[in-house]
Amino acid sequence: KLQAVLFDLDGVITDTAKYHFIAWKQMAERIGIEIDSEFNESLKGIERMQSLERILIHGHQEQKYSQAEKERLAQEKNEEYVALLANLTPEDTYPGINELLQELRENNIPTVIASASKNAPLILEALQLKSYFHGIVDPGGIPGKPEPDIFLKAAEQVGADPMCCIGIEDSQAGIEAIKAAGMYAVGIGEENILGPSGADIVYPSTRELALQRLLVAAHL
Ligand code: B16
Ligand code: MG
Repeated sequence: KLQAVLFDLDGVITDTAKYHFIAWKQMAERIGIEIDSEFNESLKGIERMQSLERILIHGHQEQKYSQAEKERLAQEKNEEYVALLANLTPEDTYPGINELLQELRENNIPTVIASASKNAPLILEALQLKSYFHGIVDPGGIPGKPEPDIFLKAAEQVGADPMCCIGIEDSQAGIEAIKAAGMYAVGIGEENILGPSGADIVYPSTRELALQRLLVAAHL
């Protein structure tokens, strides 16, 4: 029986994945590194400093900066990103998400945010969705995706057995994390990107998310 639904945030609840991309792209351009949307797939779900490391390796600049300079670069990206978040309103919640959250609430199924983002509380506040969630995992101090820790913590917060949880993700790293946690993985995006990472089912959009459909797919 389904015990909890664990939601990724960026790219599942709302389209903030696009703002991450814009902010990283601008920061990277300032230091002479080009990033395209294909490379960006490898950044999705990845924690801030790790994302920066990947960008520096991509641009063959991994030896160029001191730790302090890297922190400065990551901070600049975050300032840019947070500025873009100022535009967020409840209308930016992806289609189908409100309905699914409503259904889960009516059926007393706990929901937790399993995001790598330190900005998660700010975003949920802007979308006015905070009250729908039983918890938000603090990603600080635990291994990031694709390690299973964020999803395991999410299940633990509501006392759910990982085998009876569904995780919803838009990133390759996130799908891997859900599977490593022993959960049923729902991908939002392209089958040819998320399928190879281990998604049990992939929907092209959050519009397809409905409780009954998830229960049947996951055999829960
Ligand atoms: P922040 P998710 C992830 O969120 C994003 O996909 C990833 O692009 C970002 O670098 C990471 O959060 C950290 O975010 O810089 O805001 O702490 O997809 O796990 O909800
Ligand atoms: Mg995501």
